[in-house]
Amino acid sequence: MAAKNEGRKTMSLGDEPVEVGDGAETHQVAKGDVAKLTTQQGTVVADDQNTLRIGFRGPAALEDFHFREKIFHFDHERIPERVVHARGYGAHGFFENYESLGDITEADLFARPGERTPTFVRFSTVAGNKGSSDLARDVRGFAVKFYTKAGNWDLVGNNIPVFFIQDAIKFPDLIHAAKAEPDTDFPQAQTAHDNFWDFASLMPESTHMLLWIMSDRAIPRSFRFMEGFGVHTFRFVNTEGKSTYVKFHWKPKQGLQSVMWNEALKINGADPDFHRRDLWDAITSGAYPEWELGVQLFDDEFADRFAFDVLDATKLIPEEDVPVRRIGRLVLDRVVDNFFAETEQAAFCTQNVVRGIDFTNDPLLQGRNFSYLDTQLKRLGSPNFTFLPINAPKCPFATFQQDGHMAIINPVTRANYEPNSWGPGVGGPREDPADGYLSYPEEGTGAKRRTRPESFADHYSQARQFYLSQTPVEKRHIGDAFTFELSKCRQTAIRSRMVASLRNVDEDLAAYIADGLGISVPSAIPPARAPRDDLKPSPALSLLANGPSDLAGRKIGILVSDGASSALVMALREAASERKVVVEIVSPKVGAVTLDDGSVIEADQQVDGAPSVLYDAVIVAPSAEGASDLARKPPAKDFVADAYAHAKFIGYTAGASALLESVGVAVDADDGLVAIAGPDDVGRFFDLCKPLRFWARVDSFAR
Ligand code: HDE
Repeated sequence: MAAKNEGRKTMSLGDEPVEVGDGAETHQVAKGDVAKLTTQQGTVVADDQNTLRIGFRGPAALEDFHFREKIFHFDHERIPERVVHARGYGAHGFFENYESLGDITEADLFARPGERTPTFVRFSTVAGNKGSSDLARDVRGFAVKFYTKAGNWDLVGNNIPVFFIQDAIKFPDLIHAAKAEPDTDFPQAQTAHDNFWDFASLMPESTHMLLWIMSDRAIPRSFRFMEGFGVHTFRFVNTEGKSTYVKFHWKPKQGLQSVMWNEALKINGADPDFHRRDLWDAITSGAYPEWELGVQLFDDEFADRFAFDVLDATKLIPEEDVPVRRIGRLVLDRVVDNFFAETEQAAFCTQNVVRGIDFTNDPLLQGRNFSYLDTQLKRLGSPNFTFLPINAPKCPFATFQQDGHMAIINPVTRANYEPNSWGPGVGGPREDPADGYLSYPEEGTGAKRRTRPESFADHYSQARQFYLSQTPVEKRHIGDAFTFELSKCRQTAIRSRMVASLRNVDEDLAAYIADGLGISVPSAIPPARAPRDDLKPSPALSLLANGPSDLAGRKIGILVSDGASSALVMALREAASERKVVVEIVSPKVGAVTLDDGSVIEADQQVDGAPSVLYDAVIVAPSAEGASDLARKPPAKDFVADAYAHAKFIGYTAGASALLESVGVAVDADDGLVAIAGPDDVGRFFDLCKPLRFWARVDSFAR
């Protein structure tokens, strides 16, 4: 009996073929093959258009197994969406190590320079439902699954380095308050409502995070231009058992960039899938987005002298205090084959760590380690979700767990328990004290109680430091965002309470918001601990100070009409392709446009469907006659007016003046308006618009 299974591997879903039980072998038709349509049982289907009926107009027959199977499966297509981070988009790639970190961590993926580890990344918003729009003002999830040779490591982070709360027990309250209100079930995907600000204004510990989500970080230009953060302090542990604290950072090679709030509102209408489309287009066109993985490493000595508790997830460690060491790069180079199978079924779990990486006592992280596994069972319906290809390790794995719904990969060993006396192979896997996961042996003592340590009590100092680290434009955007969101609260007491709290951050900010809301500045809420005013501004916290420096992968919209200059359009296309910039021709009609030399080109977009918010910069290049005609059309006028209001660079030809004048844009208003007399000016335009926004313009819009 024992001999039957001798020498067989237990189970594995890695790249290397391994033997598994016969039940796992399938003959599904491969991608690209021409297949006959069959039922799930493999019977070829002859007619997929008509149900089986009695007579031409008669009732349907119950025996129509193809119909019943098809509808039955359809009825069960949905799984519960994620309770938070429901809307997301994923892609595959790899992580490549720059150097060996062997002296700091035993983690196998960091052991060898140049080694590549396959990864899957899912970006997301937090509050909105699965079908909500991409440009909601919200935190973005940045979850990375590393399929290392020593097991899966999930770094489930956000694009903001701090969080709203200090203790996981408040997470359901936070999310209930942020999501739609319980009676109306609106608003969708926004915090601009009473319940969120009621909760936020009663939770001083949220203040630092509030500053971040009211900043432009919460409306990124796309996933490609966001930073990512592991948020918590983790541990690296080396072969000697020495622990080093680590905070993880993702730095986009594309630079940081966000959109303006008015632009976000319009993008949501014009293209609710703007972020996912951007990622898909970038990867499928070969412009693979890249991030560098950075680590802030520090020891107990630093932790003890740092002004805040390193276990408090509402605090960050300024990069100026502990520099970010870049240790490798993440490249996303493959879109999914199937959204549901990969992105929707991806199950990230903070407790997925590998030897050499360990947790700290951050109370938020400890709570997450329970929540993520639990939530996957609810969503994916079976403890066997770990066998789904997107979740399974790519290294050998062997457990004694068995059975359950959808048991896809099954043990074929004789023993399903341990200890057992069956011999090698037959008796199944064995524990390995030498190579197995080792928890860092941190000492722990103390009375059992529900308390918050005194070291978590300062809620305002870093909020102020963040605010003071912003450029004037960014500061104004923060003030405007608070004003907008609070203006949507119908309870005026909530507005005042929030402003009263913000007085502890910055008096000018509080006064600016009070003025915008038309209220007098309320008395400050006395803070639990007086905020510090000696923290130096940290330039790393500003988006604009870390903006993009290159146009590659950007999109420029060229508005033309019949009679537009053919030489110019050709020169623009050529210059764009040299710089890896995508150009789209926008015209009154999406079909043919006849240029001044009689040549006919196809437009990419009709102006009604392609507002300038979809582009990083625009060129207005119709013929003079075309411009007069467009000057009567609201979508064309909006195209120019929005590009101007959103501080974009606008290239224009002499013929365009009627259209520009129709929306009150004077061609010499500022240096962000660039005259393009002919093909020779094209290069100059591309060079000028590298910073992508002409921020000086927005000063004239300030209140
Ligand atoms: Fe999450 N979070 N979270 N979170 N989180 C989930 O897990 C939770 C927190 C983050 O693309 C859920 O699979 C608790 C911080 C991302 O699939 C759930 C607490 C950070 C994603 C959950 C937090 C995150 C999630 C819902 C407070 C940044 C999406 C669905 C202690 C460091 C992952 C799911 C993906 C998803 C719980 C706080 C990031 C319910 C209890 C802090 C990126 O398990």
